[in-house]
Amino acid sequence: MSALQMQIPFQISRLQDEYCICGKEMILRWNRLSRLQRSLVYALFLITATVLVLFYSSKLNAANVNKNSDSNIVVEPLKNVSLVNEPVENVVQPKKTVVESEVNERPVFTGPSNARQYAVVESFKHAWKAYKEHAWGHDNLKPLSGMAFDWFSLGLSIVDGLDTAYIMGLTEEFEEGRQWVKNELVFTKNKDVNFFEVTIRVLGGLLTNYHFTQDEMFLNKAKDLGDRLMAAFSSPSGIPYSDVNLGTKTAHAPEWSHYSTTAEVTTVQLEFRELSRASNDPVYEDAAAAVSEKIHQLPKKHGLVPIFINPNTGHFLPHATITLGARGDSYYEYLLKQWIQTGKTINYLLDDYMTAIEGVREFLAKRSSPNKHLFIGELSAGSESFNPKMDHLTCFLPGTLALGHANDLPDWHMTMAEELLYTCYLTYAVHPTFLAPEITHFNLASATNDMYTKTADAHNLLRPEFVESLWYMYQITGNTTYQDWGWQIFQSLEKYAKVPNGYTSLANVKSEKPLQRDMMESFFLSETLKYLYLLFSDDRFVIDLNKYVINSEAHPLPIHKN
Ligand code: DMJ
Repeated sequence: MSALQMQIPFQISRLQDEYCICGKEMILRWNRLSRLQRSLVYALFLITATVLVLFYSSKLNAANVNKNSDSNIVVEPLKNVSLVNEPVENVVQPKKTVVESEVNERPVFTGPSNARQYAVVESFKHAWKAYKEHAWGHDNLKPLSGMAFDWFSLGLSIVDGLDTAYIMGLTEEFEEGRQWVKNELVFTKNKDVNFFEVTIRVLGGLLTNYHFTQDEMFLNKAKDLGDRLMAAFSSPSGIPYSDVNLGTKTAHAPEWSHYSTTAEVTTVQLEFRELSRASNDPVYEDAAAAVSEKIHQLPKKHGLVPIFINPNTGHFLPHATITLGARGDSYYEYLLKQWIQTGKTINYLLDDYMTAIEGVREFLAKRSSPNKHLFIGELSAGSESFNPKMDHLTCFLPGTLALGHANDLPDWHMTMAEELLYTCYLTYAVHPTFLAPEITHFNLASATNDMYTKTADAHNLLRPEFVESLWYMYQITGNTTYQDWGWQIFQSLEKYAKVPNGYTSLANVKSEKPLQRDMMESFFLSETLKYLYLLFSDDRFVIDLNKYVINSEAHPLPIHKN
């Protein structure tokens, strides 16, 4: 054993002795302390321990909070505020943050979940079955005579109504429609069609069905149609001609005029952009976006546009009517929606929209007498004098204004939306049928009625604009009164428009026994029933406005990042 090895046990025992002595010494010292001194030591120990415990538990919580904010945002449920006993302007406006997202996951549609939704699905099935029996493959059904009606000969009711069937979970109807599109829908006929109508109804419908199902067949049809529709942009100015011959791929102005309609040439951009994004070919988007850019450059009346534009010169028809109704409406709608579709990255679209809505407030929004209901009138052709008439078509505006507000546009846009929506509601409520006419006239000075309907304007084509706006307002505010208003309208449609073979347009909403018009437009399947179904959903975000922009024919398209 070395000297060093011999030293180790000795050193250990010395250390032990020292610790022992030290421990004994400490106990002796502790015993010598007074009771007060010992209490102080105890207190100090307790305080130190508490501080340490608190410090470590707060660190643990912070770590958990960070983890939650990454993946699991808890959204407070929104309060349901009823409008029934309150003035419309007092409704609380809960704001939902708008998330810009490239949509990868697609919505799952699980079918109706309550009695009102089941009722709307039954209506769709009734209309579809009658169309299938009497007009399958033709554009529209004439539900009284049981005949078919062709406008473009593109099976409009199938292509337009197909995504409604999909959203309602009607697999059988969807599949038979899909088979027709796959096997029968061709664009080779030597026939003129309206560029805008075919874009919003057929191209829009095909793109939505492609997005929902990822079935390449829909995209291939959309590309074929898009290539043919491109002929419309062949004018000297690039402003589209109104008519396209899909078979010959040629385009021209309508027979009755050199002009195109402003709302028509500015309501194709969502669809052409989505076609480019889905097919990875920028050619469609470029042509359509150039139209918006060109119109952005033109002089306007505080953002408001005349309803006709010349595709040869690229200029508006001077002193044409200014309206948010027929031929003007969706110019304003697509400014906002294009801005949203492109992830809010194209500033001039927002600028033009904001200026236009200010122009609407300044020149077109007036109050009726005696009850001061807000309505949107027109500036007449030629004189530009104010005409207190409002098309049913204008009732799209409350929904668009609410959509803008949900995307952080000013509060007065929402106030205008609520007031205007109420006026639209009244255009239904004042008639014995509880259905609105095509056009309503307002009194600016009257002691009796705020609004009246001329017999020539008293027809109802089963249009969607009012229930469309109800759906936007319901999704954005959560206020179930909008559902109740929609239910009233739905019941009126059931009572007056439902016939053994589908649903029919009406000749006069002022009569308790209205004459029927023998036409079921494809937008009844595409828009009116779709919006009613979505409006009655318990989950108001089934089609989430943070992820989808809805085209002018109610076909949802995904929002992109740019
Ligand atoms: C639909 O075809 C579209 O909504 C279009 O933009 C305007 N009119 C009809 C429905 O009323």
